[in-house]
Amino acid sequence: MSNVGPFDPQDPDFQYLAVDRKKMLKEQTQPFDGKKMCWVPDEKEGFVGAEIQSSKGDEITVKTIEKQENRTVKKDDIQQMNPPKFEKIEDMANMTYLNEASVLHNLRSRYYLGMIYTYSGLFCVAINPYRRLPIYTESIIAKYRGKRRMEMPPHLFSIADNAYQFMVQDRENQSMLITGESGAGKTESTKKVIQYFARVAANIYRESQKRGHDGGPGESGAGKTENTKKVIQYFAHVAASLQKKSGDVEEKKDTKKGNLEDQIIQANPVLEAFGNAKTVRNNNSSRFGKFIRIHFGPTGKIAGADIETYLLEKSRVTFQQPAERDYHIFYQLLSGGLKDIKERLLCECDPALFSFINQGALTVEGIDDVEEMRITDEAFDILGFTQEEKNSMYKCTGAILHMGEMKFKQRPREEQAEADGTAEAERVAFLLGVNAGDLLKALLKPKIKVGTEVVTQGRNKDQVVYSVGALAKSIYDRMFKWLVMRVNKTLDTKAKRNYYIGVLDIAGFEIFDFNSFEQLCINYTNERLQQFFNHHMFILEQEEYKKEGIQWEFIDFGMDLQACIDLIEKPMGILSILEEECMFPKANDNTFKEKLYANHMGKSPNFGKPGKASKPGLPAPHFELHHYAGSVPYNIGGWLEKNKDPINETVVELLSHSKEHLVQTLFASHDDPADSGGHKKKKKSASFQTISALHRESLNKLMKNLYSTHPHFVRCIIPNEFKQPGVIDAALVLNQLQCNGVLEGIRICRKGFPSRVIYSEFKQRYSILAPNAIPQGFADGKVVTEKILLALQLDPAEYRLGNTKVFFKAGVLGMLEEMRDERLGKIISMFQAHIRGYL
Ligand code: AD9
Ligand code: MG
Repeated sequence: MSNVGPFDPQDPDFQYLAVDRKKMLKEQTQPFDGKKMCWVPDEKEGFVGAEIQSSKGDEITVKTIEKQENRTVKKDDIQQMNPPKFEKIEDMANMTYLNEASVLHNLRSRYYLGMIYTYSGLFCVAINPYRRLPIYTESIIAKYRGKRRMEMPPHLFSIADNAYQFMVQDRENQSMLITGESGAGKTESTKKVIQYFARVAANIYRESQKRGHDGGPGESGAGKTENTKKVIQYFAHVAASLQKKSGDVEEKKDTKKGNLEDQIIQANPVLEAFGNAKTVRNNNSSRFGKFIRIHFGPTGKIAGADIETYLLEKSRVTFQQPAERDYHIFYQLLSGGLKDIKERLLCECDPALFSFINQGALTVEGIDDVEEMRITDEAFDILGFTQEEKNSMYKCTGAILHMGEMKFKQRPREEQAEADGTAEAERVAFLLGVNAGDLLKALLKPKIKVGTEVVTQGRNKDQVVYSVGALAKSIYDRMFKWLVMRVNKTLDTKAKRNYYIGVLDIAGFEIFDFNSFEQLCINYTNERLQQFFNHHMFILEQEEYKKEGIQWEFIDFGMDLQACIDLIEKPMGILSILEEECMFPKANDNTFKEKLYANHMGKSPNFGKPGKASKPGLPAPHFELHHYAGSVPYNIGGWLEKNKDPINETVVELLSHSKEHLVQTLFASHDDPADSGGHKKKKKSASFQTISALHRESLNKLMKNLYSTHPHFVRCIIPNEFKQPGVIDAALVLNQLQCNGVLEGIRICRKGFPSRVIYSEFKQRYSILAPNAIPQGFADGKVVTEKILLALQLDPAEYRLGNTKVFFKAGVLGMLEEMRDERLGKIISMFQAHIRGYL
């Protein structure tokens, strides 16, 4: 890689982004014997470098480089090592040997130097640094602006900026898919990306003026492309159109409400207050997925945004593991940071007093709930929420706290529960805007429809306690959805929208010791997303091969995942069977399991019998799914209940007539003809749809959106489980590379011809391998390349000759490099002998 480029490697801004080339040069010229050097598996380090000593049948004896230990390993367990010139390479797709040991080594050695971003073909891999690195400054933003990916060291900003450039040039929607495990850094990355867009779009006017006479980036070497010209034209156009009406470049601000860019950024604190919580893995874990679309107008300025959310973890509202917390907002409100909050919520400001939220931790290291409350409240203001709207949300949240304190009792030998004191019910009812007596009655003796008649039904204590919990969760979930809808209303400016960039922040593949319905939903989502990636890669490969005139039949890599996806989503698939069982009054976990087995055991290759529970004390799994990322044992206990998510309809009816406007809205029935003036078509009420059906619907919508975009893939990686900077847990990282598709991407790569060299370069570098085969005088690069390859008697299956480049199977280029080194070595020793003879 050359030093000449649009960035100065000596610039201190790049200290954590690009390698120090002087140091690298030393490393890259270390002696290296490609035939002997390899990676061998190591329990602690994942893989360690070693030198082959001898081989006997399938076994190989090696000496490890660092510890100089002798080890015997199986031939198949050895992975080839890349020559030193690939050390700390920025795009791992360019490595000669694409294998997991080399990927781990490269990521690890970059990470130790603070370089958290590395490309792997279409992926940008980001490893959580767990420390604040000075790589997101204004100055760095400015340096990445308008540059092509290849021209700059790997950075999230490069991906973001490229998405923006592609949008403008190709007039196409873009998406950035950010996935990873909990704590891997998805949300931090999402925030950085959105801040980048807000900054870039706001600066566009200034920039366009500056660049009006500028050459633009990429003058040296690679040559300016059509695209760069288009960007310049575009900036000139923006400048012209903005000059005409420069009066309205800056939006008018009222006192509290922010401008659009601020509002987009401030949507995050409110979503995080209501949707994030402390978990064991992450002190600020998002318990929902989101897709934020930023719409741009005809001049490239931000024209609006919208947010779609997925699968908020409702169970957390009433239940937390030790060391975890409920949603931040509860503790923020009880921090006393807001004026009169005690009076408004009718309670003491102490989270320890509330059983819904005091089961785990009450405070979080590094989070100041008073300060966070101020930030949330201010963000609401910037987003244009009225005082009344804010109050209503706080009151609903308070009502949930009090619901956890409602007590019930049941006399011996009686089936009917009754209230054990009404003070809490009165507080709940007051905050929810309903009558306390009505609320208790609805909870204790709900009405149900039997045929055409409405009758009251008795409830025992357990049932009432359960329905209070379900109600609390439902209120919270509806409030969260309303919040998103309300934020969207603010972000919808009605300005003209041309194209969007969508940023997806969603949990990656999950394989836990115990996997339930939630894991199936998220793993199903990830199967679809991986299929999308594979398909996209297939399309790009096809295009490149077609452009180069190469004959090669690819099978759509996306199809690799189809069987598993079908097994989950098709009629008579797992979700369909589950949904069918949910409609069946007599169904239970057992009947569900029997149906699953009857339809899939021994019939679907991706469906299997599970082993035992992975840890003693955990319930045994019921079936196993073979996902692309690995086999996952699932336990189906409680799925029917979880999926039906039943709620006391009598309480719903009561709340739909609440005096509180927000509560009324949250529970307004969609199929009430009076609601729609009797004209609109009856819409299926959300309460009749199962969680899985709703999720599938929103996932289909997301996928449809994504398929209409040019995607960019970011894969976040958690380096260790202790939130420690600079520490790599090799097994943990390797597992993620497997689950997040980076290794899958490499597998696909290897199906084709991943190494590509343009003819002139090939001719220059490898002519030495077959000097006699080269024609005298001028010869075209392609002709020379073909002659060299023929002279070397390389298997024609190992390469293809394209219009401008030669394509190789993985590993071939490494072999040629070794031959070249050998040849050079010989020439040098001949030369040295000659000199000696001469002397
Ligand atoms: V979860 O699925 O929502 O539980 P995320 O979103 O993947 O998870 P998050 O972005 O919240 O993880 O990152 C976890 C923590 O890692 C953050 O709170 C930061 O303390 C830390 N982090 C992540 N990325 C960066 C970064 N680029 N720079 C500094 C970071 N710290
Ligand atoms: Mg997150």
